[in-house]
Amino acid sequence: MKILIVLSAFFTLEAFAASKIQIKDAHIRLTPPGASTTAAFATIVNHTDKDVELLSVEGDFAQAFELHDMDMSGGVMKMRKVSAIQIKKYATVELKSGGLHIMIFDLKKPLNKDQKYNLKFNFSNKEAFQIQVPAN
Ligand SMILES: [Cu+2]
Repeated sequence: MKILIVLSAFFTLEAFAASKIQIKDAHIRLTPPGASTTAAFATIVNHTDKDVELLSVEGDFAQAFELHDMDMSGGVMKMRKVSAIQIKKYATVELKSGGLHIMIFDLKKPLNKDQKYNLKFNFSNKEAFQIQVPAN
């Protein structure tokens, strides 16, 4: 019994150590009725000693997913598409309203409050995370 407990603790630690990029507090913004475009937000923590890039996000509940940033241009905040979002080594990047975000185009169906949707995050170090993200 003791051996079993030690082994399971060991494997838990291993699993934790293997996942060196962490995605926290992910959520999709609920859309007003009739809207088919929305955004998703999350906090990404890079626990590794190398810079990584979020290259893309995929999902099956909308037609297209893009990485976006906000810029001041002529006194107006404007969104623009970016090819990647960099997370420096040991750094945290927050995707939030008014800043970096995941843009979601052409929802296939209206989102339901608190329902979870699959999003896959693809990183430059070949790690990919499929997570369940609530709409709220
Ligand atoms: Cu956008």
